Amino acid sequence: MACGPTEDTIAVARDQAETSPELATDCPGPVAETEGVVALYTFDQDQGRAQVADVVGNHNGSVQLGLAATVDGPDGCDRAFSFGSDDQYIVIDDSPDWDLEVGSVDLWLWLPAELANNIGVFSRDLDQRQAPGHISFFVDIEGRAVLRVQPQDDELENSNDAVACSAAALPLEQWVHLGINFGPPAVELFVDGQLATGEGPDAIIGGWDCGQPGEYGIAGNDLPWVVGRSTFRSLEVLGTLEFPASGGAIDHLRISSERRDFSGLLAP
Ligand SMILES: [Ca+2]
Ligand SMILES: [Ca+2]
Repeated sequence: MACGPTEDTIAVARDQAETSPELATDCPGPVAETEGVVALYTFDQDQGRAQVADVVGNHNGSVQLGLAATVDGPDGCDRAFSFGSDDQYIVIDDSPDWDLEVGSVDLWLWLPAELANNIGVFSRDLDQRQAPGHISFFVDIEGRAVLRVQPQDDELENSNDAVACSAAALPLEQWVHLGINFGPPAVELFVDGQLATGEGPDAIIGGWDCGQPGEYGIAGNDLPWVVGRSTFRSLEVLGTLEFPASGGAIDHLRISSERRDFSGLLAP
């Protein structure tokens, strides 16, 4: 008897690999665009699974602290990933595909009625900048979205990081669309189709301010993504995982190799 997959299972795997991704969706916004998509997590088929599926690039993510739990996403977006009562989070391994000098990340986010702490939406980061392209995206305890992208720099101070923030707190208990562009000409954050123009201190940590300009991409490091935690103060890869996204949910997480026009997007 031969061990391993039978001919049938090999054939099935091959068929699945060759099937073009089913991106047809009523999920509103530029999420329907397929050009330049490196990874897309719809979470529609992930309930009860140990992995969340990248329906475009097969960069599946490993669910931590339990199995994937899904909830209703925005209208038209089917299911969404719940960070759950157990604070589940997702780890997506490093890949050469993440070496993006220019690109975008966009997603739908649901915040709970109260924020007990800052929330780590996603992070590909360490507590230094000896490699370029660290990126972390938070919601601070005041409810403001905070995006930071870092250049390669051995200095300890963060005054040359790119930091984009929402000027106001994000709405709670409703879906909000967040669009991030990185690389030249500028790191940008859009909240429900509006360019975020927050200035001054945020609640994450001292040492950087909202509104610091920069045009950094995310190429040049070998870090995994973490969704639902922050690794920005971790001394080693996945060593320190902060800011659980307790009570929140995420949908249609998409990583692209091109910048996108998120302006004018209306929430469902
Ligand atoms: Ca979905
Ligand atoms: Ca860093």
